[in-house]
Amino acid sequence: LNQKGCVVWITGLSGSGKSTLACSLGRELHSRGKLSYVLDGDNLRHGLNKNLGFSAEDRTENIRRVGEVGKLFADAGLICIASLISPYRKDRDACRGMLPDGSFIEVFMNMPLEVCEERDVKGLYKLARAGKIKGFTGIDDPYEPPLNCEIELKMADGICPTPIDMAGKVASYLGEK
Ligand code: GGZ
Repeated sequence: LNQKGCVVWITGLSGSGKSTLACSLGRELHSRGKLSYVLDGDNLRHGLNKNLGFSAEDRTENIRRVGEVGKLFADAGLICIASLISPYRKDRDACRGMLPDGSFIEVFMNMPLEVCEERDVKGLYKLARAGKIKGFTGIDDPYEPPLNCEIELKMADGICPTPIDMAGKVASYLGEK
């Protein structure tokens, strides 16, 4: 295997495009001959993390478990792509602390709340605004943006970068390291 394991940790609001980027990045890495595996928060909540909800404690446990699994993947030599809202800085920092220096690459999907809410793919923002979902990230639960992430992805001139562009940027970063 001509690669070193690591964890690419994608953080951002619901609807910011984390899962789409994760999937695109997996494909881009595959085309570059690199082995990766995606751990997606929403998917894991149907299996490994099915006993967890969205309280602060449960989110912390959710992130911790995925951090530990990511570490196992990285130990095995894979590029683990984790995409979770992971709203609390201390939880993301704890995952970073599980890995050797340079092996945790934090990618911040810095999309404005208005854009995510406008997309509202699953209608969850609407429900949160109506008070039918309590503790929704960005509405009535906090999102703490990274202070020192490796990669920040954001809009330019009011336009969102395409998943392919974003995946290319992350893959090139990994290639250089
Ligand atoms: C945030 C919620 C909530 C609340 C349900 N807050 O965009 P989605 O729908 O498909 O993905 C979101 C997913 C978030 O799971 P994570 O494991 O990434 O969250 S965390 O890192 O905070 O533990 C969203 C849906 O679950 N969802 N209720 N209250 N997102």
